[in-house]
Amino acid sequence: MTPPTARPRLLGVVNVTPDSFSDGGRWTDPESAIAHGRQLVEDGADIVDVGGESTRPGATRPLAAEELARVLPVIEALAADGAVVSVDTMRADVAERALEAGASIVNDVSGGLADDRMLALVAGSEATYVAMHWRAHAEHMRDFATYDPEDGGVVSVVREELARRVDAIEAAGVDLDRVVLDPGLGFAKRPEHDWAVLRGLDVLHGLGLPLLVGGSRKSFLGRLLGSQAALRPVTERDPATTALTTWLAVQPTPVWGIRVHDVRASRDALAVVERLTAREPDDAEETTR
Ligand code: PMM
Repeated sequence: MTPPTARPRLLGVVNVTPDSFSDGGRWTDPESAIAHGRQLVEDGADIVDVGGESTRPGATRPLAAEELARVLPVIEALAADGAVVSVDTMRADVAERALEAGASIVNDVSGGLADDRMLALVAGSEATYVAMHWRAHAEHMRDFATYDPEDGGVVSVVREELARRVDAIEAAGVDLDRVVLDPGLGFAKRPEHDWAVLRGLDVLHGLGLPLLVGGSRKSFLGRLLGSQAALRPVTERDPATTALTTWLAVQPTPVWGIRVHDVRASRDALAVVERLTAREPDDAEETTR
């Protein structure tokens, strides 16, 4: 197997929310969120992804003012440290203020569908724009997890729907050089859809843009590892997440970024992959004795 040459970036997650499925409530006050972001950088995050809205299935949306109050102090502090910060938001107003506060990436899980001002805002900025595959807000997204086999199944449909977003993004005047696509694992998708999307990354890469993948601690891992009766708890999905990082780094489709909660474990996994796939002659002749 020939792995891609460039190492994927690691995005470390800081959810400044009371209710995110993976770590909700742990970093709700600015001090603990900032400390957590700093720890992620120390652990090897290339980018810190700061979000103030939970997208867990069934979650209700915070007010924009509430979302802003959650993310801005954290973005300001981490950007002042020199960290590369992305803001995980679907709102143009929040994205705008976050960019002013020092973020350089807008991670929009709705790919511009949730706020019709978002693409114009991004066009007028220099930010990198992550556009994720999305169909509906968290409150309703379970109702949209259907993909018709007659349309080619989930991989073809996600590709088609992302292609339409790329057209809209380009039409809004955003230079595609700074656009990253994300298949949106767990968003209007059932576990079998998530696995199919991962197996079909090459099809999505065919759209010609870099890919970000966010599978960390998600339900498809909980389902894989759980019993008939119950998913593996969210807090016990990190080893599987690290296995996914390892697989993403060795499978042949280039991946621009991987969004994870446990950055240290994924960083270690990437170090092992890098060591084993380095082009230069290795130390086979070195001896440890
Ligand atoms: N998943 C979540 C939130 N933001 N952003 C991108 N680009 N891709 C994702 O898969 C993604 C995201 C939900 O997970 P969390 O509650 O653990 O943050």
